[in-house]
Amino acid sequence: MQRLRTFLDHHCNNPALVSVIEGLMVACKDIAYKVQLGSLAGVLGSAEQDNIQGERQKKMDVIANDLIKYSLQTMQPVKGMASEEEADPVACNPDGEFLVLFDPLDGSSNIDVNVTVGTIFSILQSNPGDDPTHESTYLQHGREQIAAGYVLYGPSTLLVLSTGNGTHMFTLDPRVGEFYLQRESVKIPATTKEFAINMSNQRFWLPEMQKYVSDLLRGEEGPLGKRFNMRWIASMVAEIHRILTRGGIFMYPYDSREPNKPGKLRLMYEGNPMSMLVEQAGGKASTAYDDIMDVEPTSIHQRVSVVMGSADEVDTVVRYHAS
Ligand code: P6P
Repeated sequence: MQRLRTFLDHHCNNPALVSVIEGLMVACKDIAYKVQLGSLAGVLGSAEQDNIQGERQKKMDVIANDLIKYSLQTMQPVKGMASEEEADPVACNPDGEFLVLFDPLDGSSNIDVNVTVGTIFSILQSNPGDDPTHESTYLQHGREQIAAGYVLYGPSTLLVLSTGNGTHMFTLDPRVGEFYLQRESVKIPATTKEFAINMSNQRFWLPEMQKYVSDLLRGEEGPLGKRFNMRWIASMVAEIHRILTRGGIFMYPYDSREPNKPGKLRLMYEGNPMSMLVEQAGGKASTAYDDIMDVEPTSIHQRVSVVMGSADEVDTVVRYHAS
């Protein structure tokens, strides 16, 4: 079995980037350990405070954020970081070259009911003279990412990573603390019979999304001509992992509950990194109108509408929204 470091040395001719990815994994292995211990480590329950998003934080949100933040601040190549859990970007090392954006614990509403959660990260190149404490430094299009990945804290702890040459999966062996290559260059099937969306929001969607999902539910009798299955885990990182593993389409579209926001999910540290992984695996990632990685970034915590997964199914959703 190939260790992560061996794989990266062959696939990523950027030793500084390799060191940042390995440093991130040190923090994620600690997160995995604490998530596995759960109540025994006293990490469950609410932190009794809200984050910049106005969301009530779980204790593990804060713990995961601090573990990653402290790890990044010890890495010479990291110039700055931006976190879902931090209002503003944080400077790390002035002579660093990378910017790391992350959601420390995606799906954390599941942590108290023992359902899969994960860490999502996006790595950008900073330019000399960029101010790592200023938001504009991080506002780069998704296609400028030099690496993206997530660590899934489920029955197994997995790393799914792309540095621009395919999407690859690694499994953590907790006995030795090493990630081993599980699948190289994964490919998402172009077609699917499985969709993921929170159906309770149906009345708030645009008519075009209501029509598409209605046609999904009509199965063989409808215009899509086949029966679909549905999944909803309320943990994007788990949904996207399922899609990378067996295909499917994940949607968190615009809804009228917050009419001034394009969607619930965040562009810079959820939409963009997941879009890179999906596109590198042959899938597509759209707002239902445009590729997510072409969306103009205007703020670190900006939201985005998300439709991603099997390429032909994403094309169908875009077609419904073009008509
Ligand atoms: P809802 C988790 O809070 C998250 O950001 C994503 O991981 C997940 O897909 C979505 O929100 C779930 O949202 O509205 O179904 O609880």
